Amino acid sequence: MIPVLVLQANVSAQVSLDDASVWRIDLDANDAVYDRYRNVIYASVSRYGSVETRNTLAVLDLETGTVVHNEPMMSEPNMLALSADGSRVYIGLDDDHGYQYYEPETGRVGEFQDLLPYTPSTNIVGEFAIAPLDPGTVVVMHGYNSEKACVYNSTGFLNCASTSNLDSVAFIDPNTMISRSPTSSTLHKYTFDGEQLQSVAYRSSFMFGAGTLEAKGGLIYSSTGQVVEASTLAMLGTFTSAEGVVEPVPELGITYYLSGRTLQVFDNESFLEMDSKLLNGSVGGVSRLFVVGEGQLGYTGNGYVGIISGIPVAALCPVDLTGDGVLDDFDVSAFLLSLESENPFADLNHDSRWDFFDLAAFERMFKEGCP
Ligand SMILES: [Ca+2]
Ligand SMILES: [Ca+2]
Ligand SMILES: [Ca+2]
Repeated sequence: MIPVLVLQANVSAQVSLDDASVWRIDLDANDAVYDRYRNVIYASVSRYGSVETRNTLAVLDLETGTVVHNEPMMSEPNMLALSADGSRVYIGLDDDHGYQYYEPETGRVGEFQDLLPYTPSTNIVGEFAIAPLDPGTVVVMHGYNSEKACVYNSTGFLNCASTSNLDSVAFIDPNTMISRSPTSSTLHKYTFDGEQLQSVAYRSSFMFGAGTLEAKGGLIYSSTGQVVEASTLAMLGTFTSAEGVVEPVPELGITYYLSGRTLQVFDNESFLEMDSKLLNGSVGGVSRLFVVGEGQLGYTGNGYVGIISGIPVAALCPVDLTGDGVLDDFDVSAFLLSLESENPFADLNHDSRWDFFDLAAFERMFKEGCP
């Protein structure tokens, strides 16, 4: 036991939040996500925002620290999600009971999609889970009413999974999704064939009060500190006294939690807290915590977007195209699809052609792995 404790003490000494600093931008934002390809943050601006920016998707350029674009949306943009290849931002529209998407590369806004067929007058997007290898297919957790996980693609509504009363949905890999039911504290696992979710396993009386789930590197993290192995649904452990919004950084073996003004960082092996810090300024109503490149996390609070700098966060690995902290065949598939669709970020040798030379460059980078 003693050598383990010594080792943990050493690790703790390396992970410190002493240098954490916060930059806050008032955007009247409901939600925000980071685009690692363009180094921008997309924020959904509430209808209560300023006359010029209300009901828009704001594009915040992190190079200049300014909003460079406001794309008009229908009413009350709220929940956001960005596809792994950076080609689509999905935007939940609460007053209009549906969603739209925005394509950063073309500036195109997709047709409005109603949350049918379930009582649209009370329905909103509770959460999006975009199919990891197909940005045109999205699972929408309907909030406030049926709380079902339903599949939509370019043709519109397809179907809903048989489970109901959900409070979070997330893809583990392109063929596997999980959800949670708060009333029975049940974790559900589904296979996904691109069109339909098939419930294949569940565990009940489990992950109490978990709230929003995050999936990274084959693990599921809850907002109350539990960590579950996705393949077996086995509980691996609980971060002691963790609470709030979560962001795992599996590359560094650590996980962050933000609640109120308190930022906590935990060791993924021992589940022990390594450090915590009371952040400057008011940090209220935090609804999402996310990686913003090396050394930075972003969050959304009451109407603003915050950037926490000077903390241990790994640079996003350029060949981890599914963004789950693991390099595997799915990243290769994601690259091949990006090459085929002439995604600007797949042109690795920057010659405006999408061909063998880019594939060779990708294979080289993939073999080198990530630091
Ligand atoms: Ca997060
Ligand atoms: Ca990956
Ligand atoms: Ca090329």
